[in-house]
Amino acid sequence: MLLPAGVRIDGRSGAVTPATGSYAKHLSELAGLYRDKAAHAAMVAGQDPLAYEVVDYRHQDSDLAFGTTIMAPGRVGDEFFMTRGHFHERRECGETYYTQSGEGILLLQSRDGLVRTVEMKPGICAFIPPDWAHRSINTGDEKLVFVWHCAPDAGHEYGEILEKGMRKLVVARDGRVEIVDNPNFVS
Ligand code: PAN
Ligand code: ZN
Repeated sequence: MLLPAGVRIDGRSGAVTPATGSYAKHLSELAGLYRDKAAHAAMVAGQDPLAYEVVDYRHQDSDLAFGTTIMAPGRVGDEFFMTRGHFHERRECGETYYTQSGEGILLLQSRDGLVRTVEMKPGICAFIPPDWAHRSINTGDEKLVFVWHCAPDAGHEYGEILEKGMRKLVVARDGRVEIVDNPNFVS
C-alpha cells in the first residue's frame, strides 16, 4: 500500500525535501542548443556554469510524479539559458509547470508546427497539452524555479528538438526579450 507524504518545496531555491533523485546540467552538456558556438565554447572553457538542475519526488507504483527545475540566469550570445526541450515518449501525457520564482518563457511546439508561449512568473501554472514539445527559458536576472507535475512514465523524447531545433528563439535584443524565427530550424 502506498502511504501519504508531505513534501516540502522551497520556491526560492527549488529544494525538494525529501527528494528521490536529481541531476544537473552544465553548459558543456548542452552543446548544440545554442547557435553562437564561439560564445558557448568560451563559456565552457571558462567556468562551464551550471545551467539547470532537476529534482524529483517519485514513488514506486504511483501514477504521479512531481519535482522542480531550477534554472540559473545567463546567456550564450544573445540566447538565454534554456532547457533541452522535449516531447514525451508517451504522447498522451501532458504536464504542468507552476512557476515559483523568477521569470521566463515556456516555449511550446506541436507536432504539426504550431508554436505557443506561456509566460513563466510566480502565480502562473502552465498547462502543457499532450504531444507538445516544451522548453523553458530563463529570461530574468535571478533563478527561475518551477514545479513540474506529470505521469512518472511519461518519458522524454529529445531527438527531434536536438536535431531540428525549435521554430522560435528567445533572444535579448536592445535590452528587451524577443521571440524571433529560428533561422536554423530544420522543417
Ligand atoms: C521537466 C524537464 C526539466 C528539464 O522535468 O525535464 O525541466 O528540461 P529538459 O528535460 O527538456 O532538459 C519535464 O518537462 N519533464 O517532463
Ligand atoms: Zn516534460
